[in-house]
Amino acid sequence: MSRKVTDKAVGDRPVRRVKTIIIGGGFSGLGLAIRLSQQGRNDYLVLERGNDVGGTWRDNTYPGAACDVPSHLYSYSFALNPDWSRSFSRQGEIQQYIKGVAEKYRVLDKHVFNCDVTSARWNNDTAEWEVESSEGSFVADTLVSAIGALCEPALPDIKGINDFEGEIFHSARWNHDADLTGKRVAIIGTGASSIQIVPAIADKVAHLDVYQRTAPWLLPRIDRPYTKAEHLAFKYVPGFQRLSRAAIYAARETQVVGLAKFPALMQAFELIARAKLRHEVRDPELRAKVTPNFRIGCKRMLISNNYYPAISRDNVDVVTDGITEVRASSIVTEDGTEREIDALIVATGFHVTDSPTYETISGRDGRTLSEVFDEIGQQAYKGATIANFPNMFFLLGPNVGLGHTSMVYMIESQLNYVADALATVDRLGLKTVEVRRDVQDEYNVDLQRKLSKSVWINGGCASWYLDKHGNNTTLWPDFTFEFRRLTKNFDLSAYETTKTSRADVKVGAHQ
Ligand code: N01
Repeated sequence: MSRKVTDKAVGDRPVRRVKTIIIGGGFSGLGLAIRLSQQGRNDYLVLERGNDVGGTWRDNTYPGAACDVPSHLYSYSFALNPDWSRSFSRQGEIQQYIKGVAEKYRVLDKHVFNCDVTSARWNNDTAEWEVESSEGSFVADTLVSAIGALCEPALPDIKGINDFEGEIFHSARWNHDADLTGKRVAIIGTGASSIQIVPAIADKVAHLDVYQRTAPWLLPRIDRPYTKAEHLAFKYVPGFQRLSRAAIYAARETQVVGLAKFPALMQAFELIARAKLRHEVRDPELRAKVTPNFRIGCKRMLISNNYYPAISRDNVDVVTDGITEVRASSIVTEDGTEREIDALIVATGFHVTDSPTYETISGRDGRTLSEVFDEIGQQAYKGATIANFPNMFFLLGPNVGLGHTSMVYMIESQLNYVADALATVDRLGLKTVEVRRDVQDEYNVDLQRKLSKSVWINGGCASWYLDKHGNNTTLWPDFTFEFRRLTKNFDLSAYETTKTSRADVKVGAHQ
């Protein structure tokens, strides 16, 4: 549903004018919409390219899709759900939860759905963001990118893949019309998505080839349905659900010590993972193939109880020879073997550090985000602001990602920061705020110094956490409560500002 705000003319074109535009209606964009509504800042719109809220949870409908963070933690702190059916919820239940929250907080009519943003350009003269989209033009004082890191599927650049004649689709764009029953299927990739898909389809297909480039580490998935007594307790015993949430949070946060500070400690997890591998993969040849060759945690640690049993089935093969070519109905590997298939699932992840959306946003000097990142790497200040992009905020921007706990916790930290920033701008009558480049640089030097000790840098793997400069520009390198502390209030002294006044006086950095 779209909502028309004030019409205004830029050139001959009618545009919708609004104070704040949020791009993306996933967990983060929806969270900000709710926060702004609660603050009475109702002059905003969420531009969402899909037909519903939910973002990655709306898009990833592949068989077996489920969260690997317990739901009592992987939910908004202001909208706890006592009815989660099990410890690790499945995609459908999470999507229902997100929709339910959007309805409860009455923000759906602030969303413009099926609205694909094609460009966002800062206009220095008017000090406004000019946004073009499939649903028309918009102008706003403030732009918030809530696009998220896992939204643009990355397709592998393999010779002949575009000429494949059978069913072919990415894990995040699952084709539910394609019936895989009794078919010869191949899946490329063995990341978090693939290890959920493989067990979900292995017993339906005639044959499944799993193309593995790097063997992942797997830990047990301690998942079970909640009992009736637990549901009653979550609902009626004061504090019980908050306590469970706090216990999950604390347990997960201990992993930071090994992941970010003392990677040698991760060997304890490796012992568990190796024991699991020995127990669940009885065939020594297969076990050798799927034994990882890097320190656990360097790539996201995966949890599954049914992946190893699935790849041990007679109708499943793990192929470790590199793919040289995809033909009309087959895949050819480096050793010259050609394997016939009817369908190909591409579970090769997302454009994270090189998102195509970066090409559509241009800042004060006209350069796009991708041009700026090309030069300095994907970096921001507190994951929220970037020099050269005035009045623009990011949710889930650079270096706020996590592998060990709930992203919703990080999102809510960012909501505190951005909401306080917008309130500060209004209170002081500021026309523009732009993070100081020296502050941003210093922040990133400190981040990279911390990250240099982490398993993500020292664990001996290549991962999507690293950008093309070899820097980890995706993960937060400390306890998440440290990030919460850092983002509690908007720190105006880190910003260049101009004031709204007839003279438009530049007031410079506030101390
Ligand atoms: O993607 P990935 P994903 N030829 O990038 C391989 C989140 N998530 O969609 O390891 C051959 O992890 C690649 O190989 P390698 C979570 O944050 C969360 O699985 O690069 N192979 C890898 O095996 C996760 O981290 C949940 O050598 C190629 C795979 O494809 C993120 O989403 C569930 C290749 C890609 O793995 C992404 O997960 C699912 C090529 N050209 C996902 N290119 C939760 O439960 C790539 N690969 C919350």
